Amino acid sequence: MMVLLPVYHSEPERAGPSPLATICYGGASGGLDVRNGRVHMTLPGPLPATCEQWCPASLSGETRHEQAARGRQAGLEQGIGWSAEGDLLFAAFWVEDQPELCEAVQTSYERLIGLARGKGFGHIYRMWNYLGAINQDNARGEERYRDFCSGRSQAFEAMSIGLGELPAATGIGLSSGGVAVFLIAHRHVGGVNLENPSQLPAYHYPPRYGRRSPSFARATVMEGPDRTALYLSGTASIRGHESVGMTVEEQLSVTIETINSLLDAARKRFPRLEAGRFESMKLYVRHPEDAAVVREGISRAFQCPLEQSPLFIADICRAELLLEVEGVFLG
Ligand code: 3EB
Repeated sequence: MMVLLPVYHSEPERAGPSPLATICYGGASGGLDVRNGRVHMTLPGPLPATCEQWCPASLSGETRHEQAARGRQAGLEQGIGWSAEGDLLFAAFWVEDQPELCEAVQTSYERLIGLARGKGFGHIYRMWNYLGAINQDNARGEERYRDFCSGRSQAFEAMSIGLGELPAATGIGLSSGGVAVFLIAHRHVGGVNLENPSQLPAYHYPPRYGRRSPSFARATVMEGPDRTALYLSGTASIRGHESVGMTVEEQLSVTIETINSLLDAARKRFPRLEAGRFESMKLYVRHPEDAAVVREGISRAFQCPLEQSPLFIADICRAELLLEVEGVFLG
């Protein structure tokens, strides 16, 4: 059984065995295209860019060769870029900036989920959401993140995806521009959704955080015959539904505790995770001056290989949050 895992490089073409997608974080503007059987996405941000490549990895004895023998397919349909190999799908959209996001996000989200289902990859196990000016208000005086959450929530509802079936996700700001969303999905195997005992499920946040709650699970677990992959959602300094800590040190320590509480719960259900580690992490930090503290704190707490834990300067989806961390834990 195969899943997609990220590999990070500072140059886009230094890929290993052909990835399904290359995402470059850094550039003047956003964009999406599909070339040579691969999705290419650029997200606006500071240079030099960090490149993320989505590569098939085995959770069983099956080799990449057997998987690849099933052939690569890719295309760009109705603004959705996609590529598929064997049981794996990567799919993405980029929408240019709009004065209001709700409708455009709902339409694109429905197309994205519809495409995954239509190609036979109904099991979406992880999603990422990046939006420009995430903490700014739109013309109606609603924060753009909340406007985005409404469109996303309406799309999941329209596609009959229940609250307990939502994939793990990340929601983070971009230095400018519109909305970038991508997902990874499997043809046969669904992820097991986990919640965090120290946090209220995000899809049950009270209305003070927006007219529709954020649609995501705290983690999804893909269990193979020999290995288990846990996809940790973006995790920040939130207990229950409340942001905790004024300083970056306080928020860092609560974020580490929160990740450990999720991992503890996951290990009770998936004993193989007791012996695992994070094989990749993405660190998001609001203020450049906090980068070193966060990098050191996270690397001390989790021992993820440095070359597999890039740090991005980005706004977080609540104005008071100073950092957020996501990752893939392999056991
Ligand atoms: C939180 O826990 C922090 O909107 O997709 C984390 C992960 C957060 C995903 C999303 C938002 C999202 O609410 C923010």
